[in-house]
Amino acid sequence: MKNFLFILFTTLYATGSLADQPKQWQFGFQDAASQSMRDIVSFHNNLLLPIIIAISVFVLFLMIYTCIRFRASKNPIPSKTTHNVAVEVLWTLIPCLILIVMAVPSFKILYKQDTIPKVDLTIKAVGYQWYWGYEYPDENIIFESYMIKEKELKENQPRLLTVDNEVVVPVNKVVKVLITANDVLHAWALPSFGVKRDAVPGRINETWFKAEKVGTYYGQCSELCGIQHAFMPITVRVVTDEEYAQWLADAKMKFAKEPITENEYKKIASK
Ligand SMILES: [Cu+2]
Repeated sequence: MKNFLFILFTTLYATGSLADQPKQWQFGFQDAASQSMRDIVSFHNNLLLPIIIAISVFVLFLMIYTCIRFRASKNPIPSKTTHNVAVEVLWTLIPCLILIVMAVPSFKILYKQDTIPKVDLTIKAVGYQWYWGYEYPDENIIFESYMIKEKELKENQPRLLTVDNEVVVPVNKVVKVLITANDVLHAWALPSFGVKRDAVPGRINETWFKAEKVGTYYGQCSELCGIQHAFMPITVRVVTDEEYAQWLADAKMKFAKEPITENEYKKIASK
C-alpha cells in the first residue's frame, strides 16, 4: 500500500514538474522558469498544502468520530447543549491564527512581485477580441499574435497554445510588460513565470518577469472576454542574447512601420 501511494504521488508530481505547458492529467503547477514562480510554488507546496491536508484530516476524523460515538443506538438521549464559550473562542481564534500564518509570507511574495527591478526590456501586450497585439516600444516593433488553427499545426506544436508570432525575449533579463486592452477585459497570464495581470481598456497595468531558462512558454487569456476567449493564447520564446539580437533584426524588417535599410539591418544583427 505504501509503495502504491508512493508511486501514485511521484507519478502525478513528476508529470507536473516536467511541464512548461499544460499536460494531460497534469497535477500541480507547471515547471517554474522564474524566481517569482518558484516562490509561489514553494509557498503552495511547503505551507498551504500541509495546512490544507491537516485541516481536512482533522475534520474528517471529527466527522467519523461523531458518527460512530454519537450514533442513535449508542446515544439514545442526545445532549441539548447549545453553547460552549471555550470551544467557540477556540474555533474563532485558531482559524484567525492560521490565516495570519498564511498571510505574512503571501504578502511578502506579492510585494516582491510588485517591485519592478531595473528593467532591461519593455514590451506591451494589448488584448483584442480575440488575439494579442504586442509592441516593443523602444524598438519600433508592433505585431499581432494569432492562434494557429488545429488543422494548420505542425508537429510538436501544442493545440490551442501555438501562435503565428511569438513574443521573443532574452534569457535572464528583466522584462517589464505593460498590459492593456482595446475592447473588453482580458488578462495576460503566463504560469511558468508566475505572471497574471488584467488587461483593462483605458488603463495600463504593469508587471515583470525574468525568465531563467531558454525555451518556449505558453499561457492563455485568463479573463472571460467573449466567445473566443479560449482561442487567444500567449506564447513567449526565451532565447539567448545572440538569438535575440538576430530576432530583433528580423522583426524590425518584418514588423516595423518604417522598413529599415540593409545597412541598419546589418548593424543591429551584429550587436
Ligand atoms: Cu481575452
